[in-house]
Amino acid sequence: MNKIENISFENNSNNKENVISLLKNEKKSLPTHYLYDDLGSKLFEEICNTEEYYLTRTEQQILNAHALDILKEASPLEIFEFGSGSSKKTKSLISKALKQKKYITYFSFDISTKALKMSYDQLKQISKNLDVQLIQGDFNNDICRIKKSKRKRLYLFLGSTLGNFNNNVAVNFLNNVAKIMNKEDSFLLGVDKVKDEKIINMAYNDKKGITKRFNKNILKVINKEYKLNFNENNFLHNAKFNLEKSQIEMYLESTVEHSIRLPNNEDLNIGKGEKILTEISRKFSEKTLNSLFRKANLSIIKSYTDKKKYFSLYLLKTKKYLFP
Ligand code: AVJ
Repeated sequence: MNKIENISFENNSNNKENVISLLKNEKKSLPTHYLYDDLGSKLFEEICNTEEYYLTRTEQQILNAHALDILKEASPLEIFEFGSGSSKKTKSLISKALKQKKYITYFSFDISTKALKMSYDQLKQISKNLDVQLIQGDFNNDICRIKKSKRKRLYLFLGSTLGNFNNNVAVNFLNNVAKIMNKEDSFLLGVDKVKDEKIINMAYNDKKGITKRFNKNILKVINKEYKLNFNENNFLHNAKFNLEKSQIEMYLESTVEHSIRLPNNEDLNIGKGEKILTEISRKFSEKTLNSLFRKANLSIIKSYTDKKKYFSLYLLKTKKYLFP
């Protein structure tokens, strides 16, 4: 097993206060990354296999159909994936890259150690010419500590994970990638597009209730991390497309008035029908994307989509060398 490099800061103590203050706000929320502990990451993999969740399937089709073209454009010696999860999606891209170049280094960057291990297991048999490097960290806090490449690199940020970030955070993230990119590096970004809201709503309300379990799991994580006593039976899964903001908003909605005990022994009241926001998942228009890329100093080299235009892949380069 390859060593997992941990580039994240030691747990800073401000953090604890932050979560409590998010819960005390008039509009309650929890930091989305708590959805992705080991169990959460596993449940997310299960969501990807549900009938309703078109994103993963569609992205995989686009990636398979255009892998050779993407590799021709990017010609990477290194592939660096943000939020790689189990790396299932990237496996065939990596195999194809190994046909183009003899040695490839693949960097798997994720918040979950379990996901990193799954990624390693997924990839270790591919070839002895593939070097797999595992890096544990958080996209927004730790990205500035990623070392620039010495060899031509292709960055990947797939699965529309960008959709979890509000506009400022998204610009910031994309710009941080642009900053670590060299002139010859490329960046492949996968994003979910605006479409009929019924289809979007169904994707976040699967019949088997896996998304519900995924959402409720955040309470177990928070209970453990902050010694709280949330009872998941007091909440229901509520995920709905907000047309105005063009985003899915996933909430835990309290079905009864109740209270939870805070670490300072204060009781926090939660009203019946009160909602805690756990995740947003933005659905992008061309217009929004163009504005994001412009602000982040990235330019589109090529884009790929499926027949129904449900999902898109953008191949990007940094503009900073054109207009330094
Ligand atoms: C992993 C953030 C891309 O937003 O579609 C799936 C997470 N949440 N179902 C998404 C998710 C509920 C997913 N991302």
